[in-house]
Amino acid sequence: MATLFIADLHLCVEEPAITAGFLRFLAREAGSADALYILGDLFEAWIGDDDPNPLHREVADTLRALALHGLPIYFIHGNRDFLLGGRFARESGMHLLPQEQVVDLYGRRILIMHGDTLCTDDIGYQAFRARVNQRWLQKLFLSLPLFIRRRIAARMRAGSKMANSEKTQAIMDVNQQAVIDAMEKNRVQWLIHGHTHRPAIHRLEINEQIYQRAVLGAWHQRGSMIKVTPQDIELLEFPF
Ligand code: LP5
Ligand code: MN
Repeated sequence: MATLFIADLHLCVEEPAITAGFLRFLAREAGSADALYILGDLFEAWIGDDDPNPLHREVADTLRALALHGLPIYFIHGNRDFLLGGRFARESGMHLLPQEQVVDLYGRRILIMHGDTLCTDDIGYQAFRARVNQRWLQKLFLSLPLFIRRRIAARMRAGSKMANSEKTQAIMDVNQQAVIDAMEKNRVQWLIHGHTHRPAIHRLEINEQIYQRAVLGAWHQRGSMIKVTPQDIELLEFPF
């Protein structure tokens, strides 16, 4: 019995080794799991479900085959693929979840999310997020021809890289108070998220309460997953 969590794969045609590692992970690990949760940034940049990128077809077909075999697959949006919509979710057999969700696994309540909302010290990012989260702007963006959407996304990625190079590591990490607030609000002692690319399991003790936060790693050179079993919550790395 095991439930698997992954995030931050940033799949794209330019990085075929990561895609191959993901497909291998699905075949070897996910097939026998109780459920798979993808906590955002599965793709490098999502510009609409109508993007005819063949990588998306391959991923959708593989996920769908697993879903048809009985594996429940859940998806929470990341800051790169927040536009992933109902059409692609249907095509890949994934259930879309809200940005924060509490799951009950083997008697343990666990809060799950992408993790970007916890980075409240990153004022520039939070302003950017608020802007691109506006429904009307997203609709407008999605109505543009694909080549223009591609160009805007590339511009945003370049802008993001430049902005990040000027930010400190501390600013781009989670804010400790935001973590506690989210866990208290949801009455959980466990939180699983990605986004920061700093894989670790943190243990915090506040007012005799234990809070544990498991952070997924990004799939750069190897895969990263969190495995929840009735006994344990483990952070695991594995080669592609
Ligand atoms: O993604 P990552 O790890 O590099 O950095 C993130 C934050 N950056 C982002 C931006 C995304 O990378 C862009 C994704 C494009 C998605 C597809 C297009 C959809 C368009 C929809 C329009 C409605 O999320 C980064 C954080 C970092 O995580 C750590 O938390 O710091 O935040 C920023 O870099 C934000 C900057 O501070 C300010 C924004 C710069 C963007 C410039 C935009 C220029 C656009 C011009 C378009 C005409
Ligand atoms: Mn992210």
